[in-house]
Amino acid sequence: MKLVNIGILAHVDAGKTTITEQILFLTKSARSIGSVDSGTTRSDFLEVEKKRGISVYASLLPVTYGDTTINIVDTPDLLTLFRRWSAVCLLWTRRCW
Ligand SMILES: Nc1nc2c(ncn2[C@@H]2O[C@H](COP(=O)(O)OP(=O)(O)OP(=O)(O)O)[C@@H](O)[C@H]2O)c(=O)[nH]1
Ligand SMILES: [Mg+2]
Repeated sequence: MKLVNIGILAHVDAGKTTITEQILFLTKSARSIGSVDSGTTRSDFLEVEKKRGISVYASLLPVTYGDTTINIVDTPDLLTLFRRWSAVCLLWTRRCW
């Protein structure tokens, strides 16, 4: 069995969560396509995410396609991701770029 890790990264509201739902459906890992606008996606399951229609945290969604397991990581917008990475980096190393 093969393992592939895919991170979906783009700016805010680019459609990352929407395309993640399409991948889940097309690989038959989900029976229906969730919608950001109706708060029914697998990625945005927190109340704040459903209410605001934005991803706050990264979500890991494993799908199986043939003999390949694909780990999809649906990320929040790049600025949030960068801010969070900078905070973690600062805490761990006490310095960052
Ligand atoms: N017209 C159109 N709207 C889209 C498309 N993809 C996503 N949207 C809409 O764009 C908005 C944002 O979509 P998301 O999938 O939440 O985008 P995102 O990149 O995950 O957003 P964040 O996680 O908040 O950064 C929603 O209202 C979607 O319905 C598309 O291909 N066409
Ligand atoms: Mg999103």
